[in-house]
Parts: sequence; C-alpha cells; structure tokens
Amino acid sequence: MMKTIFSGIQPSGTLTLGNYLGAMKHFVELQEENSCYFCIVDQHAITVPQDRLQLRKNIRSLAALYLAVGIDPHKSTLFIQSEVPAHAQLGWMMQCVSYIGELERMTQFKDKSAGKEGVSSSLLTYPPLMAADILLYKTDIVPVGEDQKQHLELTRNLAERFNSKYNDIFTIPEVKIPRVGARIMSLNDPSKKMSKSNPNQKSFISMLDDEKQILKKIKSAVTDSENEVRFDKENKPGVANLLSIYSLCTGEAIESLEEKYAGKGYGEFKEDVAHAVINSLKPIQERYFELIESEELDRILDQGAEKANRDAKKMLAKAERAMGLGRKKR
Ligand code: ATP
Ligand code: LTN
Repeated sequence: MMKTIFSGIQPSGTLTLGNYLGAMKHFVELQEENSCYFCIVDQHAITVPQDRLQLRKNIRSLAALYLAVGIDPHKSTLFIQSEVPAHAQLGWMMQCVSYIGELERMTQFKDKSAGKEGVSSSLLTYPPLMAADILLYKTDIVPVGEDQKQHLELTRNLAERFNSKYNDIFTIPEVKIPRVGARIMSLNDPSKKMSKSNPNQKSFISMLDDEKQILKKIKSAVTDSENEVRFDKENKPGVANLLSIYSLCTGEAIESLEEKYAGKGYGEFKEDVAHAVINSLKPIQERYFELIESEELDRILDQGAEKANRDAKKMLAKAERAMGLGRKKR
C-alpha cells in the first residue's frame, strides 16, 4: 500500500558518504511506491552558528544533491523548510506540549552542547521542530540513520500526547533504519559517527570529493595492526566500517568480501574500497555539476514549496483548531 514518507537533511556542510549511505540512497528506492516529501531543513541548521553566504550555498548544493542521487520531482516533493512557514508555526505548538526534561535527555543535545558556552536555546527545542516537520504531512514512515532514532521516539510521544490531550489528528510515524550503513563511522576515529560538521576533513568523505581525495582519505583511514580483513565491529571497528562502505557501494555481501580478501593485507583492500566509493559517487557528481547553476533547480524548489505549503496548511489549521488558537472559522 502507498505510504507517506518524510525525511530531512540539514544544509550544514557538504554531505558525507555517511549521509548518502545511511539516508539519501534509501530515499531513492522509497519514492517508487510511496508519496514522498524530502526537505532541506535550513531552520534546523541555524541551531548552531552558520555563515549566511555559506548557508545559502549549502542549501542549493543539498537540493542539487537530492536530485543528483535520483530524487525525481515528478514522484517526490523536494522543498526548503523555511519556505513553508507552517513548520515553524507547528514547531512552536509542539514545543508547548514538550517537557524540558525530555528534551534535555536527547543525546544530540548533550553532544552538541557539552562543554560549550553560549548554547542556543534552539539546540534544546530542535526535536519539537523536527516533530512538526514530520507530523504536518501525515507521515507514516521516516527513513533516517541510527542517530535519529531517539528523536523519532520523542516525535511519536509528542504526537500521542497531543492526540490524547487535544484531538486525535496526528498520524503516529514509524522510523525506518537501514540494516547496514545506518551508522557510517568517522575515518580517523571509528568510535565516532561520520559527520559533515566535523572540522577535520580527514574524518569524512564528502559526496563531492574527487578521486585523489577519496583515495588519500581511505588509505589513511584508521584501522588496526592485525592486517586481517574481517568484520568485527567490536574489535576491528575501522575495518568493519570500510567493509560496510565497500559492501554498500558495490552490493557485494560482507561475507563474500571477507573471503575475497582472506590472506591479503590492508593495502589492496583499501585501494579497492576507494575505487568502489569513487565509482558510486562519480555519476552523482556529474549530474550535480549540471544542476547546480541551472534554472531547473529553482523551478523544482518553487514547485516543491508550493505543494508542501498546500498540504502543510491543512494540518496546521487542524492543529490550531484543536488547541483553540485564533478565532473560530465561520
Ligand atoms: P551534522 O554533522 O551537521 O549534525 P550530520 O552529518 O549528522 O549533520 P544530518 O543532516 O544531521 O547529518 O543527517 C541527515 C541524515 O543522514 C539523517 O537521516 C542521519 O541519520 C543520516 N546520517 C548522518 N550521519 C550518518 C552516518 N555517519 N551514517 C549513517 N547515516 C548518517
Ligand atoms: N534531525 C535530523 C534532520 C531532520 C529530520 C527531520 C529528519 C530534521 N527534521 C524530519 C527526518 C525527519 C538530523 O539532524 N539528521
């Protein structure tokens, strides 16, 4: 049966291989049989400081990447969060049903605020805005990487709380996390997830890195001193990460890769991982450079915003009615 899918990515830097393998790649498969909304969540990105010109660039770049990986505007709605004001409006209302305590328990909040001065209050109230993103479209399924699981659980709780307190208007969404690739790890520290806002360039592969950069980064990826290609997340997290990447880029099963590299060292293995990554990113990059300056891109985003506004307004009106905001419509 046709389901409604929603997911968002922050324009907080150039997308990494982690964003691609953990999220974007799956969006393309999902759009074939479902009604999909894919959002560039720029209002989430400003929860930490952003340079305005760089943010503008990142928004456009993310839109072009969505299309370059295969998001088809005839099948999916692609839009920018700040161009659909209902997100911020419902976000405020969802803040009013969330408790400070449950927001303080979010690991992303703890990670991003730990040891920092001048932490914005929006970093704390980010999950109710994310809940609003999802709930506006009667979303059934939210495809995301592992790190977003906790936010999805909170979204479900907030939706249920709203439904029982006010009126039963929200669909309770389910999370969808890929079996392999849900948590691609940083190349220089395989105990941390690969993240686009990590200042260390060597920690991630950007979806726009060229062949040379990819080769260099994979070759210098942290592994271990054993020199044995084996999938063991606990004891060999670096090698396990490279095996996952290799398998996701080629479609070859991890077990068969283990066999293939039995008795061979890391040198040859890393070289092949790099080429697998290069081959899967190359067609995406070619399409990206065709799109980035095009008027087609603006047209698609305009149409996306129009459709999203139309749909989101209806749910916003229902939520306002349920809470008693404004005047009764005659
Ligand atoms: P930031 O570093 O700015 O917090 P991020 O790189 O974590 O950003 P997001 O925009 O927050 O990326 O996430 C976009 C999508 O990519 C989400 O579904 C998220 O779960 C997924 N994702 C992010 N990092 C990884 C990763 N290392 N492995 C798998 N999926 C990931
Ligand atoms: N919080 C997510 C980005 C995000 C999102 C969403 C994902 C914002 N709104 C709605 C799925 C659905 C992140 O940091 N990756």
